[in-house]
Amino acid sequence: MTSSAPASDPTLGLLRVLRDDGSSDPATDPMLPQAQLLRLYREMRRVRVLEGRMVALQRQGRIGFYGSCTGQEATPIAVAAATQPTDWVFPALRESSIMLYRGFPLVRYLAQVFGNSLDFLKGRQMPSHMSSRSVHQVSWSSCIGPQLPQAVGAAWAAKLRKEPTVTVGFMGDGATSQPDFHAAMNFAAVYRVPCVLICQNNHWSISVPTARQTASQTIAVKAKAYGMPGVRVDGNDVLAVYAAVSDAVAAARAGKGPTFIESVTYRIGAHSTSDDPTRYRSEAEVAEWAAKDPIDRFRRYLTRLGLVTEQSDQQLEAELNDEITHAITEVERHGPPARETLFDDVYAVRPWFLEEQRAELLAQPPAPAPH
Ligand SMILES: Cc1ncc(C[n+]2csc(CCOP(=O)(O)OP(=O)(O)O)c2C)c(N)n1
Repeated sequence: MTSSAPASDPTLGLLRVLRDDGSSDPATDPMLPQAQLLRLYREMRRVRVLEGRMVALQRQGRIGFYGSCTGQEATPIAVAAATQPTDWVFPALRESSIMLYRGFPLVRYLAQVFGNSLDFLKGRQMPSHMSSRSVHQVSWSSCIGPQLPQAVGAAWAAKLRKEPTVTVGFMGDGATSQPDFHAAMNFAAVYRVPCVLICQNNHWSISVPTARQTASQTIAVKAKAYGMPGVRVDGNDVLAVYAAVSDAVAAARAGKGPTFIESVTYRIGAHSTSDDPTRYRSEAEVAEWAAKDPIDRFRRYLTRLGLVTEQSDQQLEAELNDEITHAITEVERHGPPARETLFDDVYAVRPWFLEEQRAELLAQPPAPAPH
């Protein structure tokens, strides 16, 4: 990430807005209003604080699992800002925060992690697999890749129905080795669907580095083979991601078909709470990327504009911690989903044999509460 000027081939260059000294490149700056800049900053900070707390809760045994996006906050938050709330999002593991940006209640969001009775998904999904129709975000399936043909299929449906909806499908760099990636890219381009496919290249697929994933010069360049535009963007630069995604969304909505975006970033934390990255990557590599932290870079820019001060920043952190503490306290007041909810949502009309099993279950005394 040395040059701020996009190369003439957007799949090989690196689109940047924020410069290392905290200024912006006037040639690429989307010139967002101050209120929106501050919103982007707040939302990125909220994700960072929230996920730090979640990892701590997992270590304390209060939740079972968490997959954080530390170091990658710029992409989901920029996408949330650059799309309409009615555009459908098909996330991978690290983009659930788009739901929060779109107004999904924090308490319900955290309830999914606890899988308790406040969880709209009734505790049936693994933690960090949030979704809600109310904010147009589907769940990812944990298998790597299937959300991509789903995103393309939903975009095709929107096109056939002449709806103005755009869909956004996310993947990690590892997902580009999956057959579903190729099926999605090919179909999207052939049918010119209103879809934006975004690869967060965070350099690792658990312990497999990107160099072992692809022999292509970049990930973005793959777009060319399928016949669609590709853009390689600095994924630690929230304004650059915003600019690239806004253009792609506008093109999709105008009937110009899909775009493939590679967002170059780094996973600072572990793959998930089940992972120990010290076993496969060096501290020096992590330190090098920590120096390019997307929140620090954006803060330098906002400080230069006079929109953030040390004092306002401390106040923001305190506010976010308070908001999250209140939400965790509220969620932890609730127990597991009622056991009979097991039988809900399976059939439109519950068949006799499930009625029988449900009655049998309810005739038993409830299981003792876990310690
Ligand atoms: C089909 C399939 N193969 C393997 C796995 C195991 N697995 C879970 S996450 C992951 C790595 C995903 O890497 P990437 O797509 O780069 O996304 P990242 O986690 O880095 O964001 C793998 C291999 C899986 N869940 N599904």
